[in-house]
This record gives sequence, C-alpha cells and structure tokens, in this order.
Amino acid sequence: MFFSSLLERIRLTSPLRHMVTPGGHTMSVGMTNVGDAGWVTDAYGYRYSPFDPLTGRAWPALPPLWTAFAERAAARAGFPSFRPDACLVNAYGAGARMTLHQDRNERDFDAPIVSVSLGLAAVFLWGGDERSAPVRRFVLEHGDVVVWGGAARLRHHGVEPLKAGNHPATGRFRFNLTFRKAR
Ligand code: MD3
Ligand code: FE
Repeated sequence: MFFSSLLERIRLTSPLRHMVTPGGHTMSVGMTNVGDAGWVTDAYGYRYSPFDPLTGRAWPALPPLWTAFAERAAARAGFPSFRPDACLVNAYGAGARMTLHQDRNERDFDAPIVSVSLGLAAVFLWGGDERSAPVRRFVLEHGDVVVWGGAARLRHHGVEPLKAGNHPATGRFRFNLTFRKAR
C-alpha cells in the first residue's frame, strides 16, 4: 500500500522522534514530517521549520501520490483549492496519546487539514472551541480519512492512550498523517 512503503523510506531520511514541549514534557507520540515545512516543538515553542532539527537538512519531499490523495479528499469535502505543503506523521505505540489541543501554527485557518489513520484503531476526542467544552468520542480506524475545515478547523481535539494490539498493516502501531497548508 502506497502509504506504508513510502513511510519506510521517509523514516530513513528523517526518523521518527519524541519531541519535547515548551513545558518540558517529552511527547509520547513519535513524529516526523514531509514537505516544505515540518511541525516541530522544543523548549522554544511550537512552529513550522523548513529543516529537520535532527539532521539539519530539509524534510523529505511530499510524495506526489500523497499530495494527490489529500487534494482529492479535500475537494470531495468542499475544499477544491487545498494545496498542502506539509504533512505531519504521528506514530502511536501502546499508551501513546495526544492531549486536547488546537492546531494553530498554520498561517491560514481557511485551509482544511486532511487526516489519514493507518493501523491500530484509536479513540479520537472531539471537543469544542473552548477547552472546557464537552468532548465526544469517535473511533478512528485503519483507512479512515477525515477533512477538518470551516467551523471544525479550530476545535479542540486529542487522542486517548492507544490500546496495545497488533495490526496486519502496521504491527503494534497506529500512524496518523495530517496534510496541512502551513504557510
Ligand atoms: C481537528 N493528530 O497531529 S488526527 C495532530 O490522530 C493531531 O494523530 C491526531 O491532532 C492524531 O495535530 C488527530 C485528526 C485531526 C487532525 C487535525 C485537526 C483532527 C483535527 C485539526 C483541527 C481540527
Ligand atoms: Fe491536532
């Protein structure tokens, strides 16, 4: 499948790593990026960087097949002019989670974010515009593609700790790709 094989090649250039938040917490989710810019966090803050801080070199290029896939999904959801320039790759092992947050480091909130879930299923947390708003739970399964745009774009969201398991496509992991217009 074109996601998994390309992912293996990406990891050889820019390996998955556990980044540190400005508050000093090491993230349980392993991350890497492809594209002209990649999302990073360290002691200085959250941002998009044209370089992989681990290698000092550019992130691997967005595979044209991935870009085409994300653009087609966005178009079907009503965003025909979406052109992603970044893709964040998240890798969840057993217990890895993402606390409730908003995605606010992109320049243009009118552009949607397209997410692709692969491998083990996870419980997705879907909150509101305020962090304190009630949260709904959805299961994201292998092959699920969601386009988050319009009023959904700045909603709080997160992922519950991943349950241990084994998936034929990804082994003990869940991967999530998010296609973004960062700049
Ligand atoms: C709703 N990733 O990378 S994907 C993230 O499963 C992130 O790894 C989660 O949240 C994951 O920032 C959730 C679904 C998702 C992604 C981005 C969104 C939902 C979103 C941005 C705005 C609103
Ligand atoms: Fe997010």
